[in-house]
Amino acid sequence: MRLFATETSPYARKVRMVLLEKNIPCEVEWVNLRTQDHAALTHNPLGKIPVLLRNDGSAVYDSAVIVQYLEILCPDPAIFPKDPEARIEALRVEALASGIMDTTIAWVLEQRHAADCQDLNMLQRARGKVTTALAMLQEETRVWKDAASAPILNLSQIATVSAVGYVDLRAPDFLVQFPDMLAWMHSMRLRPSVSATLPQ
Ligand SMILES: N[C@@H](CCC(=O)N[C@@H](CS)C(=O)NCC(=O)O)C(=O)O
Repeated sequence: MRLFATETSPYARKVRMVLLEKNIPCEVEWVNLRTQDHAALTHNPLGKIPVLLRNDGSAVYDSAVIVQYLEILCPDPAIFPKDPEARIEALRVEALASGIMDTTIAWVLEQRHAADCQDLNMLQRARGKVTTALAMLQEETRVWKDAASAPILNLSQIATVSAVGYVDLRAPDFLVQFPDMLAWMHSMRLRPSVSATLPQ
């Protein structure tokens, strides 16, 4: 299998962490999203990464679908809870984390416009949504104190590390008001799947 990814994509990081946690061998091909004809476009008409190319040549995307595929491919150890209610809860946290990624990326792109062309309303609303969502994730992290030494991380923890790690890379001042979550993130660096996928 081959994963098309970039080193900074939080969606790709989520998939890379799942591969490492489950010990699934997979080649990673770094793509340059700025080029018109990057490799992932051949497999996903939307041109978005991550894309997982299976050995039979078929492609799986987006990140939430790839993660479900990897769980089917390699169910043990599981990252999804078996209990239906707990599973829905894990998918909700994954959706919240993905929303943080989407909204932070939109904020970053808007910030790149010349100062007099920026939509200040949009920037303010995006910041408000991300910080409200981060406050919810901080509450989740309070019950994950021992995650760094657990036998396997679960989907909620993997999605949280990926989302918060991306905010830390692109908008670190959004995180200043969440010192407990930052401490949790720091403790997670002991985990190989976290340290090996730090965005740079
Ligand atoms: N919902 C998608 C989002 C993927 C996404 O937006 N990836 C970004 C990189 S972080 C991308 O490929 N952007 C290039 C583009 O939109 O053309 C997922 O979860 O995989």
